[in-house]
Amino acid sequence: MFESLKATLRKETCPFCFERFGLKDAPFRCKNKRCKVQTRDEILFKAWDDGRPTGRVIPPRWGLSSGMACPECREEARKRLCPACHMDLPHTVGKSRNYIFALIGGKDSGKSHYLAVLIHQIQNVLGPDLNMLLEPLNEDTIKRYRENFHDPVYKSHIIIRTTQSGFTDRTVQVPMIYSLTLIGKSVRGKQKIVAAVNLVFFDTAGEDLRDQDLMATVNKYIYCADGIILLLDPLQLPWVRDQFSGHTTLPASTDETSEIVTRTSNLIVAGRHLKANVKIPTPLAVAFSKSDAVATLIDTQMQMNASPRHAGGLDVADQSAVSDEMQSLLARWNGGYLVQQVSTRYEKFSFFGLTALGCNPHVDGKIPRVIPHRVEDPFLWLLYQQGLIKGAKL
Ligand SMILES: Nc1nc2c(ncn2[C@@H]2O[C@H](COP(=O)(O)OP(=O)(O)OP(=O)(O)O)[C@@H](O)[C@H]2O)c(=O)[nH]1
Ligand SMILES: [Mg+2]
Ligand SMILES: [Zn+2]
Ligand SMILES: [Zn+2]
Repeated sequence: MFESLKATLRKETCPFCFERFGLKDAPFRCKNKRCKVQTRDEILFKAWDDGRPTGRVIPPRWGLSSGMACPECREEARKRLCPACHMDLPHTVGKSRNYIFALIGGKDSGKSHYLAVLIHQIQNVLGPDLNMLLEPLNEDTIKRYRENFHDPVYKSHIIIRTTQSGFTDRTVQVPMIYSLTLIGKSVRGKQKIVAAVNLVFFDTAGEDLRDQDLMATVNKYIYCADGIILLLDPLQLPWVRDQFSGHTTLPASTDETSEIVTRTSNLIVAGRHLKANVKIPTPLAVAFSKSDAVATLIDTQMQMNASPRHAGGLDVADQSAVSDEMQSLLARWNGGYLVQQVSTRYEKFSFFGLTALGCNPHVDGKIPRVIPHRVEDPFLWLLYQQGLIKGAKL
């Protein structure tokens, strides 16, 4: 079978190493378990520290691009590899565009728990409500989401361990990749697929955002990102801490968030060769995580305590009301500098308030229950910024 010439000539971006390549240059890997040639792939080893024996790499031949016969076992190899790093490319390569979403924030700001709950909520609540289907695109994503995110929170009910530095553990640098299928109605009222894209999620280790050079080495994806979610633990703000001191166990105090914004901005400006007088075009969602922990400081009448109505899209009016509220809360809580940093440097930004768990885990790490609130808001806002969903019809 010949692939269309257009797809063959188009440039793709590897969702793992971000090198750009033409599909015609992407080799194949024999995946036949009975094939005798199973050796270490030196390119994969060098790029990803993965020295496990794997199937033979078969160079592509111009024109014959949907599969190549393995010279060893004669089976047709269809799995395509990134020419630069030899990672398996998603099977949708050449068909669906990749949207890269980066999740950043200081250590313990709640990134990993947020991701665990976000994926679960999209699949189980938001998907059916908004007619969208989120499916893992490869075995690695299925396994990692289950073992590192889903099972601790939803099965064992214990907190997720601190994310290891991508510098020491290369697997942290490998994103989880999902396909997102958006369904709409045709003129005749029949269901039809309106968009099918790949979503690439990176959960960063807070530790890797503490140094500009380390960030540039292990967090390259940040400047390639199509959207960034920055989590901010309100309990890190000194003013908020003062309100609770003596009443509750507080996480270690840091002043990291503003520094992370500075480093992130610098990385994007350098990586994208932006001029100093140009605002950063990457949409930035700044979200207070763990809103449950500061519930007593938030007026019950506030919009962020209401439930948005994402009927068929983003509840835009609700979003802008919440964003305004969060900015004034930040100003009141002596976090005005962050608002100024974000609004000065970013073209598209919005503020959010959410909780993934809805409660404080016990001191022994047990999570008593999971009652998320508004975890989907930043995600939907990013999809909206990319034109993938519309505003809700209210
Ligand atoms: N109250 C409350 N606590 C939370 C919530 N989410 C996470 N936490 C707490 O915050 C701690 C840190 O959360 P993580 O998700 O591991 O933070 P992280 O940003 O991934 O941290 P690093 O991996 O070190 O960068 C958890 O162990 C929980 O105790 C939440 O929604 N509410
Ligand atoms: Mg983490
Ligand atoms: Zn690659
Ligand atoms: Zn073979």
